[in-house]
Amino acid sequence: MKSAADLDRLSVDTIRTLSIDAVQQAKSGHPGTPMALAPLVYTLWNRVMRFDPEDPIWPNRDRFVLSNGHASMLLWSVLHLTGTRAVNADYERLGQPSVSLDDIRRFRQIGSKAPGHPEYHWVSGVETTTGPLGQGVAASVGMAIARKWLAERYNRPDFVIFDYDIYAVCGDGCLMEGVAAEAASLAGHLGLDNLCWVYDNNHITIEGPTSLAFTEDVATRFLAYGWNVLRVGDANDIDRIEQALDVFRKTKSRPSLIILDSHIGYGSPHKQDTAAAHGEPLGDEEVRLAKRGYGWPEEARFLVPDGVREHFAAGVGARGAAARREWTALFASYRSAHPELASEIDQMQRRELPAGWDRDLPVFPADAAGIAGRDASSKVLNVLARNIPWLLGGSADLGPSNKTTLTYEGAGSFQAGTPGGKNLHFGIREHAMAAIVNGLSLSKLRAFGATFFIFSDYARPAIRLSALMELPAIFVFTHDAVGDGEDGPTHQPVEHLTSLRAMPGLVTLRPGDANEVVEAYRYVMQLRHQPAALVLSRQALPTLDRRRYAPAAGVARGAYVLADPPSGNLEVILIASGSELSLAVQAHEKLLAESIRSRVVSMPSWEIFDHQTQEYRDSVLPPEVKARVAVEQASTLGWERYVGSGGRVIGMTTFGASAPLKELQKKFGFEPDRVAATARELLGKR
Ligand SMILES: Cc1ncc(C[n+]2csc(CCOP(=O)(O)OP(=O)(O)O)c2C)c(N)n1
Ligand SMILES: [Mg+2]
Repeated sequence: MKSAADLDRLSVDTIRTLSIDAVQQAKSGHPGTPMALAPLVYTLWNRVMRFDPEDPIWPNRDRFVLSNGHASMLLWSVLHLTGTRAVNADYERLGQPSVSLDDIRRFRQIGSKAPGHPEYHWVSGVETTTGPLGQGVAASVGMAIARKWLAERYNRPDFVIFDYDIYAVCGDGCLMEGVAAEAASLAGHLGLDNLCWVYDNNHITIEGPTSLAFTEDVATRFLAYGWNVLRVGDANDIDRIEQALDVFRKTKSRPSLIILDSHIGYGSPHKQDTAAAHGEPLGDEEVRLAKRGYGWPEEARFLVPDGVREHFAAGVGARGAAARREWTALFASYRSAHPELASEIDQMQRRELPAGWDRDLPVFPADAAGIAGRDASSKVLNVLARNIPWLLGGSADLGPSNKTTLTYEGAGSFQAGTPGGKNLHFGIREHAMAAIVNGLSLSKLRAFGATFFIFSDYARPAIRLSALMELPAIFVFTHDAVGDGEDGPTHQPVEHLTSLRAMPGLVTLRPGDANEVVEAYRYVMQLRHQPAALVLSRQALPTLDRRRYAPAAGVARGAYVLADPPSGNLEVILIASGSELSLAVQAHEKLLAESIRSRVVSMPSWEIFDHQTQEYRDSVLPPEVKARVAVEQASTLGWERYVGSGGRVIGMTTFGASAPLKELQKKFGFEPDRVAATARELLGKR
């Protein structure tokens, strides 16, 4: 019979040796941190977390985020040893393991469920994709906000439906990154006591000791943020780790940071405590020595000793199953007592929309003076947020400019004392905002974050992860182009549309009038597995007369024919998005007056259009019509694919300038006459 202490030790060393062997086999990876943090991950999973390996998407499970994603073998080991089951994209529980021993043998190889870094959507049991340092901890703040919000909305006396905790493990790299600082500051402000970060304080990063570049007092910094800071001086002391986690769970009104002093490459006689243990295989001889040190069979590979799987089954397995059983029974009686709330939870979990989600969406009458994209957005967002209880979000301190504030009665502000509020105040923290939106989306809320389009750059790494994770996150970007006017080139986006369009999976939409804004939101809300960026104008745009021009519903196809000549063959096609749409319409009217047969194509979204059938795309852009002019207040890069080699692009090839909008339009050529002249030129009708 093995003692409990033996089994603890054996389990920890199994995580260590699986990690070592996988990296060695792959000839690539990061062995040192799993060797050091195996006791932490073991303690957290087997002694503390409420997680049922049979159902890794059970809504009230504790969340585990491995923010130092390079230590992914920790996660693959523990998902394997707990026997966590796979779930498919339809949220169905499959019988097979999430990560098999074979996957671990094939660590970092194509098709393996043990890839280089944790990937949500690829491996069941991964709560968020990590690897870009700082993203995991920042997203964990979104998860903690989501949990508070869910508890406030759905818990009732006798019905604690949501009370899970969020644990995130991070290293020096994560804590050096600005995004983590932004997120930690906000978490402290919000008093997120359901959030625990464990900091792997090993004093090592890739280039060597942290004394090279990171000598601040992390504990004092987090105390200043308003966190509770704990220290565990020995990463191998699982009882002390358990105690610290216990203190976290008893701590109210503050998030907790546990500083864990560890030794990277623990047990490797020549590499422990050195950067050499970080990111390369130990080497055969060093592997043998480390295993000898652990009292492990030196030649064994990928060994899971008898009793280890059973030990996890008796720990996290039994605790998680019991917790889920109790919750399921509780939820069944909740369903009887609060059927509407229960069905909201069901819908949310499946990323569905409630019935009537689009009722009362505005229809804007034709109006030459028009309305700004951001103002139309404000009206739409307020209707949607009322219809969809779990739609929430906010801005990075630009609510009054982005017009994203939810102003209806009862919308409320999310603060420590009012966790049911739907207006989030991210502060001037665009990067953390986007990561937090990811965390909210991962928690199945429908979340938006807003800022000026120019500052999408500050959020881009997290937007990229939302695309990679296939999350239906919503990014609202206003002040979309040089229309920003007097603020000048620092505030005028140029290359941003092109760069977002280059991001796989992200839907970018730049609607051309108020009704296109409505249709853009209608499209975005129905996305379940794709993020979207709404790029909206600051200035008023004419609301087109839809009795005269085609309905805005065409937005759902990415591009559509807005206006055609009354008769005859097409001569030229004008393509535009956003604020340039009405410009194209004016040019079109001028050309018609000269009997030039032009068509206007409104193209708010390349990505959506590119996914239409060839037949539809050819009907919008007939291949035989080669004379084409695209006009967009943005980098011209990429428009060739729609205008062809014979076409012209009126766009930006320089930065903007500080001046009133009218003058900028003149300076950069965004005027109907210029568009019409370009069309004439293409047709040889100068
Ligand atoms: C944003 C970002 N920058 C750089 C990297 C490359 N990188 C991966 S791990 C690492 C060092 C991390 O040091 P630490 O967090 O202390 O990890 P440890 O070696 O202690 O596990 C770096 C620079 C990255 N993954 N993400
Ligand atoms: Mg480190």
